[in-house]
Amino acid sequence: MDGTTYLADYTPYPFNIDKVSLRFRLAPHATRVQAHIAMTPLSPGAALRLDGEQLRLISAAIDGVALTPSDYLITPSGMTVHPAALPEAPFTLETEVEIAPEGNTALEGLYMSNGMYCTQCEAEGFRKITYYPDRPDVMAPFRVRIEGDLPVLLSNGNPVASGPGWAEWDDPWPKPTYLFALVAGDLVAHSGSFTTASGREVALNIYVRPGDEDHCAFALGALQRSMKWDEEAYGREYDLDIFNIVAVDDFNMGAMENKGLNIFNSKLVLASPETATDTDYERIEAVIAHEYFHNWTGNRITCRDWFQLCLKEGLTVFRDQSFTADMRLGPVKRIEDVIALRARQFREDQGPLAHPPRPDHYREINNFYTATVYEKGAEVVGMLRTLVGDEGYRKALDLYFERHDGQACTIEDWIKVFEDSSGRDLGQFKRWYTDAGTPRLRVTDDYADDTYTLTFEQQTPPTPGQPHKTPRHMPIAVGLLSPNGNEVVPTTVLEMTEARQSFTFTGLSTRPVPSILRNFSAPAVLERATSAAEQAFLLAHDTDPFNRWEAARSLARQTLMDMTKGAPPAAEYLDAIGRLLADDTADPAFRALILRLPGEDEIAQALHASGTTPDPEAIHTARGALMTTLAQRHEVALSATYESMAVPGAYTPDAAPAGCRSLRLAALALLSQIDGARRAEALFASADNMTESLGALSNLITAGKAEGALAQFRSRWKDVRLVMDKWFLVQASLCPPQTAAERVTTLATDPAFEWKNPNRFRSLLGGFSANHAGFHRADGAGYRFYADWLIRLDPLNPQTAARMSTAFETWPRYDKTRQALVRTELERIAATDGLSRDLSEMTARLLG
Ligand code: 0A1
Ligand code: ZN
Repeated sequence: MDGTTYLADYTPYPFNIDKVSLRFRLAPHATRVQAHIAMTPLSPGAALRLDGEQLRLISAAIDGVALTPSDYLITPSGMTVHPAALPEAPFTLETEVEIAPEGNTALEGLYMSNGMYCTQCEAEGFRKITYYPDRPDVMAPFRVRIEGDLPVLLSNGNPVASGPGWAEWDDPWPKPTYLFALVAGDLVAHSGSFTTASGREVALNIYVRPGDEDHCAFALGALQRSMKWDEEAYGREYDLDIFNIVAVDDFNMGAMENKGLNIFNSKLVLASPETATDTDYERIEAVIAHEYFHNWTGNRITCRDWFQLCLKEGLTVFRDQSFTADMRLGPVKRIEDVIALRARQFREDQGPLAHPPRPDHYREINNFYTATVYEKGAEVVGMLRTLVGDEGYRKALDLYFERHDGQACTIEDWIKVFEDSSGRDLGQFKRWYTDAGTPRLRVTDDYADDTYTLTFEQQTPPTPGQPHKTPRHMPIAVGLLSPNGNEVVPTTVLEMTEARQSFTFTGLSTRPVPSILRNFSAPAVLERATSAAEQAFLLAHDTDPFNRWEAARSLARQTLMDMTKGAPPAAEYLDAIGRLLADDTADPAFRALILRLPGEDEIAQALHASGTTPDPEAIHTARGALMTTLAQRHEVALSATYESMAVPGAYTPDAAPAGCRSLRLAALALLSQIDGARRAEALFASADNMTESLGALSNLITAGKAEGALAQFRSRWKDVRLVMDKWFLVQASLCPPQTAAERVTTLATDPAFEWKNPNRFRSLLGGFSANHAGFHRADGAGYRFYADWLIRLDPLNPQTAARMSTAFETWPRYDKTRQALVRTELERIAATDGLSRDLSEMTARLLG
């Protein structure tokens, strides 16, 4: 495809950058950027190619001598200085450009958010700031001078000098441009400090807009916990005198790990009990940790090129998941991560956007910040740890840091570190990085003469560009239980490398019940014909918490799938839920996870995988019916649970009370099906925290009794942006599907729908696409509404428009009529004049 970048085409940059000095003179419509770049030619005769977009060149000189127009060529994508104009020895290139941050609605490069200047340079935003080799393998130390009439002027590294209207920063650690950051604004800091293991004192600041400073304490604590954890778990200390975090309201993603100056979407920093839910708190802690952990996995060791993105992202997600598991309840965190993996990554892998964790070509790299690169990338790291063991993993990571500190690396470097430290051959394992698709693992078993045999067959369905797959090296953790519920074989990791492979267990006097893929040891879909009775047995007796939950989940999923075809709810499932409700020994957060039914999209995914075309209305109806049945059947126990899980005293976001609230709200969701939403009304009136307030409101919406509550909520929170996002989100995602398209159409005309703000846009549109039966309404009104808004957003913010287009990735699952309706919308988007590269790549891939 035209404009495609290929992994196979990689070549090193022919110049070394020794030092960069930048001077910014800030002005909303005409910011001047002067760059002094000291460089050394590495390959005589090479032209000097610099990236640059939307820049107005004012001047260019080499070693103080102005270049003439015949010395260089400027195109819309950059500047090339002819070899004849270049010295053979080290030289300094000086340029000055003018840029306009105020008009930058794409939120890439230098832009403005509520009067504050900020930057987003990953992946290729620096080229909108000045002419430079904007690629991750070119690393250099930066010095930055900022001039501007604003009280706070920040950049990477350590502060070196400042005065009224100016500040200078120096970052001694060589870095690629994607980690560059600058912030200038009327900001206030919530400050603290951290003393590293070797006694270095680090100043910590969280910068926010005046008025928000009392919503930062939790984020600061999360940062301190992250810094300590990385020292203990990975032996990694922080390496500058200061660590700054800035919260901005307009941000395309969650947050960004710029060296020493992380920039965050304000929703991942600001929290108070009244405005943030338990889930928000958990997410804030995880993302603060994620960005902090990048300081070593991403910044000190970075990526050679953007194909290696999962080198930093998969590993850093794996690290933040381990951190949260240690801070909270490990098994509960693992289950939450697998729920998210299946909902986003398995879904991606099943459709037209499937790609390997390390793709080999792209048109727009921003389209590859995906669940596959991040979450599946983390699963692959987890499998490596399972294969080499905890000690082997630590040894491998120590070698990784020792061998590659200061370098820009590849997946090959990463695998080599594991091979060299463990002595194992991981050649076949590498396919997890290069192949797309979720393997299906079919299991059969056999028992004779005290010997139990498990036979596995693996097969990965074709994905775009990869019709044939070869077997993967898969760690399969299994345990065996005797029929009386005792574990007779504890967790054992089987290593599967063939397409079909058997493993035997001897000395078993009765046929055991297998517990397979414990802790979800490989991201595969397990296919095994089991009875509901056996699932119920595992739910009661398995020693592996993940597989206990998994047993309940498959029971629920199968029951719902059967119900869409007219079957009644499975008695085994209803009984198992009753036993679980009575089991006070199980952790509340764990019980809450079991009580929550699979979402409608998960049921659609499962139906599709089993060869049935999903019917969104039937799924919605079945799910509601199962909730009602559960509530009727277990009303007394649910009601007792609802009462007993009320948390006394002042709100804290800690895992234990959050688990109680989660179970309480899971019980409420069922009870609201049969109590006329009476309890939800009472809770909405009395709640003193956002978790319960929003939980109650959600149930009122589902019950169709929310109009008063919505108005009240709105008038209380109209000035708090992050809470108003929730107001849009719950309505769009939970309102009755039959009229959801009309509801969101009306909401889009609400004066509070500031659609240019990515959070607000995602709340309404993302909420609506999560309203499964509403989005997939048979007349196509949902698809039309959604496509209209993508077309409208694209010229302003292509990155967010392209990301949101993934709502369409499941279209091949549905019936021919819906497929045709989606196709019409995708073709309409694709035919739009001036469509961005981001969205046109996405529509082309979606259309297949
Ligand atoms: N590296 C960040 C995520 C990020 C990626 C791209 C962005 O803009 C295109 C912004 C942020 C992380 O992993 O948190
Ligand atoms: Zn990251």
